[in-house]
Amino acid sequence: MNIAPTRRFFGKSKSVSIPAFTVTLSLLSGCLAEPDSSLPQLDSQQLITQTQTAQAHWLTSENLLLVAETSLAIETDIYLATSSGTGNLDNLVKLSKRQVDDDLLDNFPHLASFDTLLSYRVDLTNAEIKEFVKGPVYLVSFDEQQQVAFSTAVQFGFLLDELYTRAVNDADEYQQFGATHGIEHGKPYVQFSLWAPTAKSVAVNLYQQADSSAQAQQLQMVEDKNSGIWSARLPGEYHETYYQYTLSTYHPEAGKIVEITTTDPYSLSLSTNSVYSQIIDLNAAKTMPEGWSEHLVPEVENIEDNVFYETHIGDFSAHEKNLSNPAFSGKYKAFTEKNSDGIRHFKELQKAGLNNIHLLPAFDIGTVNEDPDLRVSLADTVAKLCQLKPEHSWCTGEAKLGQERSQETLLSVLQSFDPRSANAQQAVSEWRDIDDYNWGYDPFHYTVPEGSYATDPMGVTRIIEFREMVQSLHQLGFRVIMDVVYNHTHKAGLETTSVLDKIVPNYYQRLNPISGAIEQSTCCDNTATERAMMAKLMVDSLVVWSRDYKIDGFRFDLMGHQPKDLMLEAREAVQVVDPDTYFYGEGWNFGEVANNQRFVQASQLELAGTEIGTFSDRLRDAVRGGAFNASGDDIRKAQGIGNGLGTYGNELTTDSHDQFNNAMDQIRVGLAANLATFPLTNSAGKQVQGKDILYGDQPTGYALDPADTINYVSKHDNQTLWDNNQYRLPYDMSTEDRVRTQILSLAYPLMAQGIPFIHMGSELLRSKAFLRDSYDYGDWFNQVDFSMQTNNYNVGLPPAEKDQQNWSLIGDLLSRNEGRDLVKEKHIRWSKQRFIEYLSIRMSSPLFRLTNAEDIHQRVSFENAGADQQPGIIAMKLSDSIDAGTDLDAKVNDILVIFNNQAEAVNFAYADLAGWQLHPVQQQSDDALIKASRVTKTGFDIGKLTVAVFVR
Ligand SMILES: [Ca+2]
Ligand SMILES: [Ca+2]
Ligand SMILES: [Ca+2]
Ligand SMILES: [Ca+2]
Repeated sequence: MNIAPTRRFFGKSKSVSIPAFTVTLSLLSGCLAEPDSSLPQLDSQQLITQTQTAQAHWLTSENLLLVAETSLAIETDIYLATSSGTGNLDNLVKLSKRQVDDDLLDNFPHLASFDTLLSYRVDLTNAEIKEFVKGPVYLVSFDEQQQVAFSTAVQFGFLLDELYTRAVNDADEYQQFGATHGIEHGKPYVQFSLWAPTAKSVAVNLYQQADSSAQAQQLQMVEDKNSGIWSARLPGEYHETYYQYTLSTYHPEAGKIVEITTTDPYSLSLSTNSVYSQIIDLNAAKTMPEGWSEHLVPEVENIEDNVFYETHIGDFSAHEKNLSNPAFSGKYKAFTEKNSDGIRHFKELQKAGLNNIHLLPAFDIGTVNEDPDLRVSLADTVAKLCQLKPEHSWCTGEAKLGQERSQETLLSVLQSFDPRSANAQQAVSEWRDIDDYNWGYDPFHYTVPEGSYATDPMGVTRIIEFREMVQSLHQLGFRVIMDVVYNHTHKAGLETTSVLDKIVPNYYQRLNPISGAIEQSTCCDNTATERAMMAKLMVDSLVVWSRDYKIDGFRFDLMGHQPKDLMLEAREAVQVVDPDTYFYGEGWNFGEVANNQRFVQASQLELAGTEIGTFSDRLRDAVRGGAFNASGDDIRKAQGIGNGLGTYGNELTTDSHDQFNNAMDQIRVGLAANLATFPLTNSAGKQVQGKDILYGDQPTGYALDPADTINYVSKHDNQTLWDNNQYRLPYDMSTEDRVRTQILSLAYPLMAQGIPFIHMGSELLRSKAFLRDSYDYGDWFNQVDFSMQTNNYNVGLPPAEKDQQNWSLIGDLLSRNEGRDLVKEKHIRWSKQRFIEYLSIRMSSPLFRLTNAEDIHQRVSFENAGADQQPGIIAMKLSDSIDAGTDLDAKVNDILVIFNNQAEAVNFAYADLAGWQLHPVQQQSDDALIKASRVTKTGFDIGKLTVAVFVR
């Protein structure tokens, strides 16, 4: 989803026309001075449109830094060009050069490494600065002919932090942003508060109906110059009234002062498609389902007892056959069903120990039209598609389909296509911008439930139905986790779904230090969570989800793009509301924040020891085979331990002895919670620690506590585990063995120390027909069938935009596997049963869920490690014997988990054989191979592709 960066500090010529305006400049330096007739005239429009960079950084009231990648010499005087209030550059403030201050650079490390670093002193009062930043701010110098010799726009986001958040009681302490209810002298009122320090005026518009023809009542707001907060008080009772703000503000994308109407970034309720914010009291009874306030929330004793199950709200019920009401399909309401296939599946998993449902984004998103009349679902007809999207290839030109099959549903047409063809992907790709599907990593309003998942997107219904979903999941015995995305916004600038960047332009987004373009390393317009008010927005939003929606934990998208300090502060704030909240997320280290260049990141290595979890790619790649960016044969060559590396090669794989040994060691570290300090004998026979096993040029072990690590082999990103394995397994592998590899791979996170994370449907062999990235490819490719009739494999070639380079490999697989990759209900049931067994085993003993590093050092060890390993066997021992310390599990003294990654039965040679027996759960198994696992005179017999657990 990479998008070319947009330029920021000068007009997009297509949308802006600015009258030429030439002024005589007055010179200011600290105080108003006489206009200096020796200075040139500055043409505002010309300067703004011609300036190509924003490489000046006004960091504190006194300090401005000019940076450049190459040498930049400015010999003449340099001026801040600002506006006296007209929006034109009619003031010049001369700056004086100064020594670069190292302390300042310590606070802004991303600026320290530039080749050119020129430091200037600004001599203005804070009151003057606050006025200046309400207009354009540029840095200019002139040549001898009085022509502009150099100009650059000035970035001043951090300066706003200094001006408005550093006092003990200013903007970042404020607790009443948005529309809040209050009572004064016995009389009710609604207060509106918006932080908009660069705005010249702000008004709130009130509407009785969310309708474009509605007349607005307008209320002017007043700025508190100390905090930059604009507020207005509306006497009387107002509930569910809609509102918007209108700001008059200089917007760099317009290059002039413009009137902007927007929703409230602190919205708690919205109209359909978020056109209007809505006044709401989340404590009012009519926003709550029955029993909401007093319902019980399931608890876990230790963080390490959590098991997460990753669920997309739409995927959960889009294909459900047993809904009490078809209108609940794909909605929050589907989680309140009593007897649907999905709910019965959830109940079975809960009984086995699953305790958390993790929801993909459920806050208001910008990509799905909330008006059902303006979008298509698979249940809609071809006629509706052709009405909404006449240019769709089913509807245009020679296409007869649109006419002949106009009354058929999209689903039935897709089902009629040859699954080896490219027809389905083409149709889905063409309607994806108007369908009812997106993962939702496109935040529009951070603190309101998404409207398209509600049966009515207008106003309060989405709040009630979201709460019903949470309440039902709690009653089923689950905690509820939300996937949150504070690292970027759906859009910025003057786009429809931009909010923050309309209100304080360039403050909430993270800008490139030279070009001033919004950084987009996350996919979209990155936010600057290192700034006080963006950080506050995130913390305030999390508190609402925790307090008012009873959310039990949060998964942070691209958490590494946020400061570690902020994550700790946010967790502290949420734990005041809910002490056992757990935070975890993506701790990847990349982009404009990489290697702590702007702040210490909330990344994998930096979070060690915090008990904020990061997804571990170490165990994942060792099991799956990595190469997630590869295509074609390069995917097939990249086997992992879970699909044949070093044990059963395919026709493309070659000798991989070293890679195999390293992957086996990575898995052992992964099973030991990925601890940096975990002692083990590596496959070269050396005594090392987890951090010494390499993952590329990084340490494998990076955690210091088991709660630092999330273990997984599949999630929404990349191919499903099933598809990943089919890419890599030998053609002649039987269907049964293919199913065994799936469950063997899933057993790794389930048997590991640290916290397991399961992608919904991976226990049901879920396929997306090899689609690498299904974020916007609808219910056709994202189908999960809890009735277990299909795993959604072979439903057509995956979308060309994502996978065309893999089509020929997929064609080869589908031919040469000769149907061995096609599963039936009995295979899906088998897989589900095994999953339930491994999950039950994990939850049967605290030895699988150790809570600290010392216990893991003490109790977890690996047999069959070192230089002379019996091939393909990982044998993990968990000890509860006297020398391990406290007796954690009264039922057992030792547990031995033996993973046989080979496609043949083995006898694992073992000396200390007294007292072992197969785990009681596996003794009850209906799988003959598992039940045949046994202790022999020389060791343990383990069936092919099987994980056997012994206890004594
Ligand atoms: Ca403050
Ligand atoms: Ca929305
Ligand atoms: Ca879509
Ligand atoms: Ca712990």
